[in-house]
Amino acid sequence: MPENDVLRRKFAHRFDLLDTDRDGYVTEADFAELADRLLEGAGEPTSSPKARALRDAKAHYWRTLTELVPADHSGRITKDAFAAALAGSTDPQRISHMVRPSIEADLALADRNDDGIVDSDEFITLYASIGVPAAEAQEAFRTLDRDGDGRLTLDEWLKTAMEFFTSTDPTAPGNRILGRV
Ligand SMILES: [Ca+2]
Ligand SMILES: [Ca+2]
Repeated sequence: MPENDVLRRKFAHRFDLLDTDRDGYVTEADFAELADRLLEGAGEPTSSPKARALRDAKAHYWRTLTELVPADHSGRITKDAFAAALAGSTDPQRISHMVRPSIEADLALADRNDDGIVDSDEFITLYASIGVPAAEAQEAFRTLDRDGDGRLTLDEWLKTAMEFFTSTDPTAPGNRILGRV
């Protein structure tokens, strides 16, 4: 498979996850809705520090995404534009700047006992709130947990996420995190 096709297929799947209201466009409202669903699923009080951090992180994700993929005049990003722009922009620094706060906030939200570590039950619960089937979340967890000790750290999550966004190797483990090739 040509390298660019590997990336485009991954990003098309990721687009579907970000298109929270499933209307075929990714918008600022999708990111706000994503934050709300994650918070509701976690049972997190909406005014807590974790909740504020999560909403800020998703808003940051949207703003930095539109620097890579300009939204149209209605503030919408199409799947084709999303996949094409991200496939052409694998600069690790820009990708890290875009996704790191979101991953940190997701991890903090999933980490119910605040020990800095997420176990597979916590991870599956987090993603169930945005409609990810348990089997798919379980597979993603196994991929993210690089050393296989059943505990997901921020470093493991970031490393695999960067692989997802930048690797053109169709067999890279990072491809399996909620964005199947
Ligand atoms: Ca949408
Ligand atoms: Ca681990």
